Amino acid sequence: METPAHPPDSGLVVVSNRQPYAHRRDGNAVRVEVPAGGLTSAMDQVLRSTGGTWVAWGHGSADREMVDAGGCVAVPPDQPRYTLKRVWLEEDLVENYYHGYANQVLWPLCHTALDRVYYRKRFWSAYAAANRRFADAVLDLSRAGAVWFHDYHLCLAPAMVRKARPDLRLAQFWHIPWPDWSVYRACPQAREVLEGLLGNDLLGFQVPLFVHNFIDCVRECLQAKVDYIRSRITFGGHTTRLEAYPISIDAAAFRRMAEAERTVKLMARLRRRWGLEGRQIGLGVDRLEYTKGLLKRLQALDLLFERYASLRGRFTYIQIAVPTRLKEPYLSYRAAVEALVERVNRRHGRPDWTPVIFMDTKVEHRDLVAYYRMADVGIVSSMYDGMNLVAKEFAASQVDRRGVLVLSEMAGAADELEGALLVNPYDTEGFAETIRRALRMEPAERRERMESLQRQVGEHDIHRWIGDILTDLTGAALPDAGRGLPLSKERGSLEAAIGGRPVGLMLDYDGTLSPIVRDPAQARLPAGNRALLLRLRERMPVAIVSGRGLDDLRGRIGIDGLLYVGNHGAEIAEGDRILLRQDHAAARAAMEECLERVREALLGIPGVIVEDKGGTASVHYRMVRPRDLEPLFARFTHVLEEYEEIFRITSGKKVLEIRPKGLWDKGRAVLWLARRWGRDRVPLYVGDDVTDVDAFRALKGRGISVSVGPCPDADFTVEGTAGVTALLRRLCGPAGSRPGATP
Ligand code: ADQ
Repeated sequence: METPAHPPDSGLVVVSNRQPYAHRRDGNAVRVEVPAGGLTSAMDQVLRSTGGTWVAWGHGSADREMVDAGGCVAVPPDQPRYTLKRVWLEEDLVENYYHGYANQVLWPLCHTALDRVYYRKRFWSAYAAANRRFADAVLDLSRAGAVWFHDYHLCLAPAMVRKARPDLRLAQFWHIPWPDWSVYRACPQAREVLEGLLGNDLLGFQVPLFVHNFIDCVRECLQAKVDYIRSRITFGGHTTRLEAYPISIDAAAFRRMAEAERTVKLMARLRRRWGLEGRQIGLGVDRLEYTKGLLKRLQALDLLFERYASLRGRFTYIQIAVPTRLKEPYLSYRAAVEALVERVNRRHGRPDWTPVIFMDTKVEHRDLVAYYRMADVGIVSSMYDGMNLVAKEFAASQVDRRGVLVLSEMAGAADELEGALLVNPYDTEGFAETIRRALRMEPAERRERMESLQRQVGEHDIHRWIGDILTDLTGAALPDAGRGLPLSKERGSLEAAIGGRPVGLMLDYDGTLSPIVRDPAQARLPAGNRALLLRLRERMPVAIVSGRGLDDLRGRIGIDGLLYVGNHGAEIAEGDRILLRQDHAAARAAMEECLERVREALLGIPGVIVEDKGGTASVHYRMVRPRDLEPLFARFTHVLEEYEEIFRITSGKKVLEIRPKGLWDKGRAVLWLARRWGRDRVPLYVGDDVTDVDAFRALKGRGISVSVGPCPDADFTVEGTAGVTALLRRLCGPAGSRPGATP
């Protein structure tokens, strides 16, 4: 097959320290090496399908021989689909940037292993220099559009790229945990690292806890505008959106490999080779890395065999550990693991049986699935872990559904994977007992738990993860590149959009007609806006659309002849006459009970306001201290988890909304109003909040949307409630103009 010199380029750029393919000299030949690890294979799949460029450090001994003058080579070597652009780093730069700052400062810091943090000044200067090289390599690319950085090696590159090319869309995924502030403040460059990362438009973490931790650190360290509920940080005039995207695996590929005939044969061979016939099998698969908790796992196994002598000879644990970062402290860690394996085997082993089989070797995935499939217990004992893909690989490969997953609650995967037996790896007693429980579990329970795990891993696989991030990345440049046009600058264009047609006006209340105040009970309609509404009412149909309850809303505005839409669209009235009220009686009892529990859970958090609006409810936290937000979210979520069948949670400006499932949102209400007003009238919606986005989206192609403050879903933008007043004045037309006339 002919190899295209320049694979098709989508403009997507992936940047990571590690490259997907390395070329190594082997005598006269050049070998292609594909490094182990979840990140590289996942991203390789992305670029194979989209085309584009991968920028990475060229560390292979034959890497320079294989590239063109620009450092580029087409990959995969056997079927080129995208370009790999290699960055060259001298040995001492690698030593100080990679082995130094990345692996001896950021890695242990983010895994809260503070006593392992070792810092030298030269680490930081090398880290900055290496990041500069990666940034320059991106800036060299003529076709770059969206850039996706990976991980903790590249904290500074995003801000460097943004400075030179503010037009590019930048995202970064942080594969490891983000620690809380009490740990992060130990970072000698706490501020610089955060500033570098805030060069991104989108910053992804594995789980919401890491998003919260990151926001906390920014709040403590930088003068930045922080929005917890929308997960946005504005720093230096640029806004970064933060999201949790739990990474996953190609579940179908693992299942297929596990089902293959060769796997069945390999399982039989392995059983014979290791004397596993008639014995239960435990399995661990890890990089030989201190954060994976191998010592804690071996201690738990030691205790298990000590306490339950009946397991001796009946249960064998296999540890597959691929050596990683062959330097200190890894060499000492490896020695400690090997010594402990030896001790357990000496204490409990017998001539015909070895309790722990230890393999310090890389096993290809197509062989690894045989171990995953035949294991009765898969053990993941991370001290702290971003996600842990082994847990997911084990579940996907368990095609007979006999195995039980024992999973550290410190791994991001524990947030997601329901069906695993969770352990605290520091609690050796509890850990040992959990392994025993797994070994004794009845087949029906094993099957049920494994089915649940497989469902989750199957539904949330790597393709979905990639799709989610790419979708958000391409729409990530939110506020400063906003498509909404400031009305003040584009005066003509609103009139052009209306095009002389009669208008039906819909206005949100809080933050649109009435300025946001700390206590929502104090939100008043300004006299100027009241006068304008009275005039507009004569010229066009006007609806006030709000999340507030209907009575509350009518009481605050008190103008006859307007339409009132309350509870986000669940109730619509014309004056006193109810036009539509969705039946929420069934959910009402549950709502009362739920709110009582929410109030109880939030006791002791000063400033929180729980508002019962009848059909829906709101929890306002505008007056809550930032440091109380995390417990607030945690307790709120804890209560609402039990009601997830009945209620759905949406968030607005410093407010969490509890809404019965199936109730209308503002989008549905707006479409209902538009239909009522007829095709000839152009619906015009003005709103400021996340819940208004439903209305903006509903009106796409059918009407006109105006956002108070930037929002990519709206057609136009106005500044603050003053901007709304100006807009209402324009809609009234010149003073004394004829009622009913088009503005
Ligand atoms: P890692 O710390 O590398 O990644 P992990 O998620 O456990 O951790 O992935 C390890 C990968 O290496 C798996 O695909 C596994 O199959 C493979 N592997 C492990 N031992 C092996 C062996 N002996 N032979 C062959 N392959 C082996 C970082 C974060 C994680 C996060 C990933 C992805 O630390 O928390 O899940 O990135 O974001």
